[in-house]
Amino acid sequence: MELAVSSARETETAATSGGLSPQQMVAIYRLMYLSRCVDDREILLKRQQKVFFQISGAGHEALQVGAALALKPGYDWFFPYYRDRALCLGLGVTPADMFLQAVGAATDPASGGRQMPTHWSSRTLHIVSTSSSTTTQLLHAVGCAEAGRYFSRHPEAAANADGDYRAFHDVEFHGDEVVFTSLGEGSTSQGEFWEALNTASNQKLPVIFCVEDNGYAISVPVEVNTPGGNISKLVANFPNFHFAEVDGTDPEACLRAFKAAAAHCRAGLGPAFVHGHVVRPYSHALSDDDKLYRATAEREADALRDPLAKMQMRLLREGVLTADEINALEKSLDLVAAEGAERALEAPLPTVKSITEHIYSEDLDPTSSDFATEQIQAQSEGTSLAGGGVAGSAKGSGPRTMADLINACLHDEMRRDPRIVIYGEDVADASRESALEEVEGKGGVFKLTAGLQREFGSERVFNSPLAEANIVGRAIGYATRGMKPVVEIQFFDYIWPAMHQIRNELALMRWRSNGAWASPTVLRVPIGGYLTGGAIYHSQSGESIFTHIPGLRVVFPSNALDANGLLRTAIRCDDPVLFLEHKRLYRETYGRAPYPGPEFAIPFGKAKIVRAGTHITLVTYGALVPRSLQAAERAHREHGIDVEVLDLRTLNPYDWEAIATSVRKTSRVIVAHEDMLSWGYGAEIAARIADELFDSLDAPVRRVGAMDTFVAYQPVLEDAILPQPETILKAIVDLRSF
Ligand SMILES: Cc1ncc(C[n+]2csc(CCOP(=O)(O)OP(=O)(O)O)c2C)c(N)n1
Ligand SMILES: [Mg+2]
Repeated sequence: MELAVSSARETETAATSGGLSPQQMVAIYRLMYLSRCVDDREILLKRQQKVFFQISGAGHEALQVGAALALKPGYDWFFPYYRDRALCLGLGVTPADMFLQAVGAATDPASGGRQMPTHWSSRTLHIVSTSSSTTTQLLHAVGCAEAGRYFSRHPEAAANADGDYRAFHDVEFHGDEVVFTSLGEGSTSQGEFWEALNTASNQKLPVIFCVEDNGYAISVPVEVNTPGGNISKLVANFPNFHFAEVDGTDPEACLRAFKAAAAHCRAGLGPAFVHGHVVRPYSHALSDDDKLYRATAEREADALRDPLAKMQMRLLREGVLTADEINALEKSLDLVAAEGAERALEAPLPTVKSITEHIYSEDLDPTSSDFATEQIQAQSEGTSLAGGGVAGSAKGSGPRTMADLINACLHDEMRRDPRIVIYGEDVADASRESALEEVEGKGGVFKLTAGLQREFGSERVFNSPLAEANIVGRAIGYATRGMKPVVEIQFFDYIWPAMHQIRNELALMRWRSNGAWASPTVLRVPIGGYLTGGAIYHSQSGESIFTHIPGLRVVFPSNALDANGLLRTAIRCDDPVLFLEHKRLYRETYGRAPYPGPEFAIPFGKAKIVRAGTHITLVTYGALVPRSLQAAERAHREHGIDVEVLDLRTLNPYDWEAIATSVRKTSRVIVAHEDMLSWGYGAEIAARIADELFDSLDAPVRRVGAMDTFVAYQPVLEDAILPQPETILKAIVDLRSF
């Protein structure tokens, strides 16, 4: 099999410009046939219930072989989709590997039995793990191309460094590599398709977008998804693109199209769009029957365009192979597939013990004492902040706000680590650089990124389009290449367009690829209410929605020093981190602190006792820390109740030991948060306390949270909706007398 692929590639490399040599034709047919016969064998296994899912690449083979032969595995980068069997065979994935995935073997190199078949992944070939979600991979491809360009302009950034995520992410780049990504025509309806084209076009990125147009998205015909029925017509006005629309059943036309596309990209002229018209002879998947929704005449017309049959006819017609030679070739390939399937059926299955492997990095533990540098606070005070903007004002020993110390941390870390890029909506000082000579700069709607573009330049700090999925999706692509994107979602209230990328991609990359790929990225997100007028769409909480995502770290500091130290850990760690910054706390008097120096870090999962007490434990975080402290002081003053207030600081992981130790001491506990009470973060903590600390409790576990509604604009309503110090005080007094 190895031979089949390499001979196809070698003959391709030696190709002359016009037409295909007989050798090339055979090599192409070999790959196309192999793809089809692996599909057929897998279908057989599915019918025998030996594999559990099947979706085929039938009808798409010619287009994909064209792409495979025009590009370089292990040099270029690939973000394919589930139909790309022939592409992956052409790149060097073996039929044996494919069957290992189909049976869900422990030795499945793409996912170790975690993903369905045809969810490709190979580090050596540069095939990045993709999900079942249609279109998400396009933004990863864009970020990957941006990272490649960045390294070619800043080769020094490729150097490894100990002590942070870089120790585990080697960088490869060449300067002219191309990023390939593909999707079906139905998937072009997703917003992320347009978001990806937007950035690739604007930045002239070397990405080849390949639309494999089989005319259907399951049962939905192309005209329902694409106004006018032809995606090429709709995208034709994007600047900087090379466009090609081809008969995707003709391998020669496809190869030519991809060669031209790759040449355009390698020359730095911009992205390419290859639209191939293919057929789908096997229905959508084995669970689908297209006779239910396609007319017979239409299916018969498609069958006449089957690329495999057409190529076979051509070999015969042009006298390249005789019928006997074709038979012999096909038989040998059938044998390759049969042997691959046979071996896969004997392969070891994954162990149940392995399930929890690779949810988080096993190399770099952000809870480790390596990140416990609180003691060196203030040692190097004021030594590193040469930048302007807010960072400039964070110099010196006076108390600084949370906004100041987050900005200071960003300055410090960007200086230390050239792989960091920062982008988001309005985060740059000014996109039009010439304006910087006369204006102060924007630097974020809350000014948290002020001065960063001015100090580090527009290649490292820049504005994104107004598109949240674009921000997170590209970050995943950047991280694929070993970079560290530290991106901003302007308001938590608008994180939802990125939710698909966060849950199905960012947090899953490591687990679904069985540890082969990872997305160590920081998402900084201003959150929360108490703003007086923030209303529904600038006051939301919702952290428990994200702590419910395995693979994602969630951090929620309550004061300037914690924000600085936890952000540093977030940036250096090797997992994706959602870093929640409470808007109300940005500039409060509460929790200000002197600048602690450029090495100050706080490990994740370590709560802080912000007020010691003996009668009641109050577990809280974020904006409820100062409110809980107020309530605790009044409880002491007015009722003689001594409350211990525990600031969790990080929500995933969280410090169960600290909670348990305190509850064992006080026997009474309240969990208080700003988010809505029902199904909130407190529900999990309360349930675990009831479960594991039942014997230590003298009273029921109490919770304090917002009313189960959104935050209204009118302050009278806002005050009633969100928990106030009085709400907490009442819970304390009630619980003490229980
Ligand atoms: C975001 C998302 N929505 C829905 C689905 C379910 N689904 C899987 S494939 C498919 C149709 C895709 O059609 P098209 O993009 O034309 O690709 P094709 O399968 O025809 O190659 C749908 C709706 C999905 N996987 N992801
Ligand atoms: Mg389709």
